[in-house]
Amino acid sequence: MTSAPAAAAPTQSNPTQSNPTQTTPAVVLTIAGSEATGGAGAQADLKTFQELGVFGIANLTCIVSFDPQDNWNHRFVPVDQQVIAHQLEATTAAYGAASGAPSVLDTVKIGMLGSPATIGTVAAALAAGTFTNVVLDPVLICKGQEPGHALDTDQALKTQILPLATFVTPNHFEAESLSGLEITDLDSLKAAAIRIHELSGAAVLAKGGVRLEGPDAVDVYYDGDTLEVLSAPKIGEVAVSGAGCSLAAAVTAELAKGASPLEAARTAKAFVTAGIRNRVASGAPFDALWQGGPR
Ligand code: PXL
Repeated sequence: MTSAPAAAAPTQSNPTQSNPTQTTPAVVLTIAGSEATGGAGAQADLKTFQELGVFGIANLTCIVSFDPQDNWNHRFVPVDQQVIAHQLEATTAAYGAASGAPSVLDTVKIGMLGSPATIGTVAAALAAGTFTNVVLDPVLICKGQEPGHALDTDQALKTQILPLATFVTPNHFEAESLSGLEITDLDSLKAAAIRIHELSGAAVLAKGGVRLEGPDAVDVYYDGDTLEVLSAPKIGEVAVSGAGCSLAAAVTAELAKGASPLEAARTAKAFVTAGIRNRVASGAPFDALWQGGPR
């Protein structure tokens, strides 16, 4: 008769078990779309998380494939609502407040949602969750999306997700849309940041980027108390793919590690500036930010 192999003695070290002397990384979630060429979206978020030393999780909302036959417009396919809900359920069960995991997931980044239905699904999960930090990159329009559809999405984002955000990172266009103000210079960018804070209660990092004239890429941080202008010399005059996603993802990682919102904004700006300096050129008409640049 063959006996079953003896169970490992309790003293025996198990290489698959975590090392108790190692610090457990903070766990962060991005709820975002896939951008197939790897420049933007969930791919940029995960690369940023890894570089900044947090354990990244991506729950996908949609798949975007640029169309090289049609001016690189976005071909957008939503993920089925049930599948989005299942991803959120699995993630929350594994790392949420009731999971018993050593690092509780309390920090989430929201990227491209892309449809009113997805916004409803994600808003319900956020409302049911116990997230301390909700970083919203308010991706309002996707190049090539049907305008009527995009308007519905913008409206749903403003009414259902913006009020749940604790930190929001609008670009020039998104800041105009969220604030209702025209942004032509630093003063109007500041006014928009203040307005978006009043509307949402969130810390705001409004990005002028390459859209405002002048030698510097200027962003405005405002949290109700502190207004700070974050400035770095422009690197070229063309926006780089993944800059917005990586900025919000870097804010997310830093908040999860315990940084204040202002510290997180400063670190994220420096991270993105280095990533743009080390960008990756492709056959597409835009370069991609390289998160590994600072290494
Ligand atoms: O950079 C905005 C953005 C966010 N998320 C996805 C994208 C893009 C832009 O291409 O495709 C999935």
